[in-house]
Amino acid sequence: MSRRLTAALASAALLTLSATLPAAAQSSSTPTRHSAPAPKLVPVPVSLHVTSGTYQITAKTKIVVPSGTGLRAASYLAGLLRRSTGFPLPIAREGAGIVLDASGGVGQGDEGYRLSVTSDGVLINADTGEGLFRGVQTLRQLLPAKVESHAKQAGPWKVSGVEIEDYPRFAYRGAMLDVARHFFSVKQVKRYIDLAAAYKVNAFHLHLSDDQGWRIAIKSWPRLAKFGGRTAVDGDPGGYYTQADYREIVKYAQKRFITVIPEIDTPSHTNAALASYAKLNCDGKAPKPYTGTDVGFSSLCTGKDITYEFLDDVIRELAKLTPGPYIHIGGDEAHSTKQKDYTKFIGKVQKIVHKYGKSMMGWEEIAGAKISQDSVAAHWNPVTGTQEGTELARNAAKNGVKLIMAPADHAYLDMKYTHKTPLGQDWAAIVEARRAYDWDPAKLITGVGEGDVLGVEAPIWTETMKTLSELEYMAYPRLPGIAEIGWSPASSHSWSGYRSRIAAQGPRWVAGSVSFYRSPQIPF
Ligand code: TNX
Repeated sequence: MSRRLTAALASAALLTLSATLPAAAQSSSTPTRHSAPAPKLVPVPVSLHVTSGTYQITAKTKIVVPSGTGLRAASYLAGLLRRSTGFPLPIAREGAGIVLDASGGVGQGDEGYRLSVTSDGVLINADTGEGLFRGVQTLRQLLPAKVESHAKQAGPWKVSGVEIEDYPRFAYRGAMLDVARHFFSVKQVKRYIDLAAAYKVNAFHLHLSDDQGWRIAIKSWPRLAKFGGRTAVDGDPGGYYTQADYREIVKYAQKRFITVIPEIDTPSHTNAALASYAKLNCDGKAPKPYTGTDVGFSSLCTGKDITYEFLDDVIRELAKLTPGPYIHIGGDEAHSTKQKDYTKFIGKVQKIVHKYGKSMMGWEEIAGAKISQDSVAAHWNPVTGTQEGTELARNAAKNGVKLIMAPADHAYLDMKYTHKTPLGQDWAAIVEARRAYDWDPAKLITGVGEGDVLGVEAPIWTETMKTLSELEYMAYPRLPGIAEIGWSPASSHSWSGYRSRIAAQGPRWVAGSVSFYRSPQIPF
């Protein structure tokens, strides 16, 4: 098991304890040390005190990083602030200004940080560069909304006094993007990642293959991308990432302390692969490419050796491109694979994932097979629907397998907001902003508690979405709600508090040209 994964799990356990500490200022009614209103932050921090004094960023302000560890966070902050303020904001080793100090002493895990603003400056303390980066995202929301603008704006750039201590409830806060049903370019993917980073999302799961398209070049099986990548839903144009493109995405995410998790969906959702190579089919005949939206009709030939040679090659190449600890093997909706074949198949694939030094992630159906405790299962079946969904998750927990909570009836960003939403689907539920936010990952399923949950994920399936602005419309405001559930203490959960804080994000999205949905449930 990778050291990073062990650390993630250990910090999940640690944070479970810390999350019972009282949370401050989740709503503006919380008493503060000063009478000024509390800044409206998403996710709400563990503790927040308003203090006197105001700091102003000017043309002379420096970003100070006493050690190299802070450089990634500093250059991100400089990039953001230079764009809207037009100030030079040099990064210096010493002096006053905006100080990003990773020399430690915070003791709240890799992502924990302390942030204080006085009239003399801004100080962010953390134990790691990652902690500083999360703190920078908070600082961003303390600045006027126009800081999100991509063009130079007039100041003043004031930050009012505050003392914040913060760390996440769960180690994993993910966003998933389906680039298989419709393809999205590297540039569009980067923008999706960047918007999510503002809400302290730390995992980006790319759904790279499905019946309708294969989106990553695999050198040992070139037809997967060249032929299998041509199609998309409704006959729309396909596309695929070269390995260089993919590395660029990984690097971009790394700069934001976001781990990319590649998914190759198996054994079902594989028509694009089966159409690319006849020899992968049990009858040796390649099916036609598929551009509809049915699920569960395709299956790899689980009894053939070539299937595992194929997966060995794909997983080897993917593992090489993946600095993170996980390879996602799908495993969902294998309606055309017999249960006993499915169980055997998952066991074999897990072995391949281990062979290349990674841990297996999969949809919750994988918990129906014998899987080891370093594997992670994602709960997605709506609790209101089939028994099967909750049983699989409970089973995973019983066997010591950690869960990611992504229940379709709360966390799926492709569910319609209302019956009238022009995009999306409604098979799991109609998911308005409140429904996306108002649930607790550790209370959803009997037998799945805080310690069983690695974190949360908000998937966006793209059968009905083709453009970046359509993605943004479905993801905002719901994605920040899921991110807050994953980050903020359970004791801070309050729809009325959240509602007013998320409303304050509206002007930020306007400034950053995010095509969000103006939910009538939120006073935008
Ligand atoms: C179910 S949930 C799927 C996807 C679809 C999605 C549409 C899951 C693991 N599989 O294949 O795109 O519903 O909402």
